[in-house]
Amino acid sequence: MMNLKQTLEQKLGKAIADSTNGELYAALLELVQELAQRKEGREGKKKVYYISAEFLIGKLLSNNMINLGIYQEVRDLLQENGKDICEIEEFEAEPSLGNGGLGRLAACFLDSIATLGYSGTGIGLNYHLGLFRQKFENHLQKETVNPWIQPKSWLRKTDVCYPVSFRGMTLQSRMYEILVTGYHNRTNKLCLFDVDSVDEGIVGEGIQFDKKDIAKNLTLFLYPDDSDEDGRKLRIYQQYFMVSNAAQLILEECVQRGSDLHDLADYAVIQINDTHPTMIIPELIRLLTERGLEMDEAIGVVKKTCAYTNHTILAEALEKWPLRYLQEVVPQLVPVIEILDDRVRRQFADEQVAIIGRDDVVHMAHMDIHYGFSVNGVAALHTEILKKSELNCFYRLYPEKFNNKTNGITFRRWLLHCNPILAGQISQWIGDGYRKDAMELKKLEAFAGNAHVLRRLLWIKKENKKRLAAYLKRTQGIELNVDSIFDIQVKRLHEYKRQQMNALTVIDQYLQIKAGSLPETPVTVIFGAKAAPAYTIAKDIIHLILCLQEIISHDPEVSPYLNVVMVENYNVTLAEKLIPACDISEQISLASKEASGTGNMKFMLNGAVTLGTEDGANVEIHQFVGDENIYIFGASSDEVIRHYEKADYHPADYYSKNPRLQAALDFITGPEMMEVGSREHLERLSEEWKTKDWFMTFLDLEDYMEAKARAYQDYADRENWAKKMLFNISNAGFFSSDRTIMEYNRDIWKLD
Ligand code: 26Q
Repeated sequence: MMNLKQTLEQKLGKAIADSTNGELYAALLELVQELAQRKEGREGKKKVYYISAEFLIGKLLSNNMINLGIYQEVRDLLQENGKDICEIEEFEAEPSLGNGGLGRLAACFLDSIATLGYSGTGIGLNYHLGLFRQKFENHLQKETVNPWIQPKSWLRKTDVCYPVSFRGMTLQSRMYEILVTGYHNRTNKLCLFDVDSVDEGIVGEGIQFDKKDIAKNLTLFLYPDDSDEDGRKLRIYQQYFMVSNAAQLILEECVQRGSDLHDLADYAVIQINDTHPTMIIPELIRLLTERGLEMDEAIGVVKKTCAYTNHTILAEALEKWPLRYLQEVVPQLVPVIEILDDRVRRQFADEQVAIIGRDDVVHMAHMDIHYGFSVNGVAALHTEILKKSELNCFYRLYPEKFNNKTNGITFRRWLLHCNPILAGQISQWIGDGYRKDAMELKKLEAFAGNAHVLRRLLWIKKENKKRLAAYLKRTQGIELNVDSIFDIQVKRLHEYKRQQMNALTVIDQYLQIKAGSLPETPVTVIFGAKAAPAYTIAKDIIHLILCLQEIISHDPEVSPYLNVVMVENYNVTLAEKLIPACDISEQISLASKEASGTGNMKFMLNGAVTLGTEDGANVEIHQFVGDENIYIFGASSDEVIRHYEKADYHPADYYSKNPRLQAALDFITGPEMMEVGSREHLERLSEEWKTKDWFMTFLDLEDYMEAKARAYQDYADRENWAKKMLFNISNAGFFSSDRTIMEYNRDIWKLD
């Protein structure tokens, strides 16, 4: 092993003690890059290419050091020299290359692919400004730029460049690489494509920019606002740029490894992460025919190479592009797509499964299903719903293509890194084996009757609450009562996730306290969520929560018992601080709507107890921990689906019958709120709720309030609560992304 101190001081050109945190960050980054590079694995014959418009990788320094096995040594060395690793970490900017679950999943998968020693590469885009940064002003969300590329960063510029042609314009790409370290194993790569001509200078007020200047804006932002036509076309530019580069890279690499292109499927398997990279199918077919394959052959090869993952059952999120847009942006793909559609139409006389629909829109998912060999959902319930209803007409055509791969999370980031106290303690109890084989966590169950172990779990939770409180105080000026229950809902803001149901319950609790009914234990309800810039109602919900925070924090009658906090700019870095401190994990989507959820798994692993509906992976969490260790409420997915079919859900029915609901709803447009908030936003929200409530909040509200009250009550019996924590941790092993990736490999990729 190297002499760490010597190596570092050589890079620094001075003693560690005399260096600034910034200098130490730069030196550590360089060191980690060198060590990671030495572990670049040899390529097997077959390789998986995970193509995704998003990779929400989070900060990399600590994680890479953990994976390389040098974290503790570095931490101790720094400490001996009066330096704190946590302060050094803060020099790193978080790359915000994803929106939420789908992008974070891709990042967890890259970690597991390398950890399991598989040969695999991620392919995506190098968005210079990533997803917007969220600011709160006048209790409203404002979007600003979020630059993350620093002079010293993990990005390595390469000289790999490909031409990518659009109508009337060819751009030259450039590939950047980020090394992906596996835990005590090989290093893989994440390849991010970019164009040299992108110009951050074109950004004006907030996140405004000229959507038509493609050479300057192509990789500027992640998913620019697609509420107008220019925004939607820019998405197509981005998607085609990503897949054209991917296709060129894959073909080049496979030829280098010995493929003659007819046998491409023996060299490559392409996992298509939702429909965003779907154009790789016609693009590969186009390139293969250009290189001499017959159309039939090319289609046959691509069919054996591509596999599709579906992440949503929300109809509005399934991508459909007007053929006219594709004609205007990537005319070279249109004849190929027409041939693919023609073949489908000749084989199946069913309009529902066509690729080009009657109104000349291209159904991207349909292309994936017909021209890929595998279709997978991301949790057991989700896959069943795809088969039974959403994609039933495809399931009947190709039952053999459908399979489930329940999501997972990397325990390196979501336990070892984010909760070192718990991770260390678990090692003392059951050894280190769980770090490689997560199912070993089950051994913890033997301690369910051990009062010392249970007390220790409570102590660790409290430590993590203090750590979070100190962090939020320092970075956002937020004060937390560490003796309160931390009831946390953090995830993208979407009506189906029902943050509004949680907020409405907060109002009810507020009114109860005002009426003299005090809770046994004080509660802090914590929210974190970004809303899409053009999603009006989502922004109204943020406004509601921020107004409640203001009212309650200034109410001396209520704030000793109840507080609401919305953290600004929720991201991976904040998640890593919030999750270990959580008591109650809110997973309250309308049943059938959340494909899987992965936050639910992170909370469970860190000893939070889930308050949730039977939706997504909550169903599987429930099966693992049993009724005693989870709070399940609400209508089942079957009931919900029936309500939609019969169109028989009417929010007004509930409003008129339930006085507590009525009081809470009236409060939203009442005088206290109007004093701090905006009438326009609050009235629109209340109106939407009373007349539409598309995600059936009122259907589950009573049941939710009852389940939450029960959880708050049970919390007071500390030893019994600690037992629930223990059962959640010990049953989390299944949700390791190592298990998920082994299943992808066993059933889909079949790497050698
Ligand atoms: C599509 C068209 C136009 C503009 C944007 C989009 C778009 C962008 C991002 C559609 C979907 C996304 C992201 C979806 C997502 O994050 N889905 C989540 O995926 C997780 C991983 O499988 C699941 O756990 C979550 O349940 C699912 O919501």
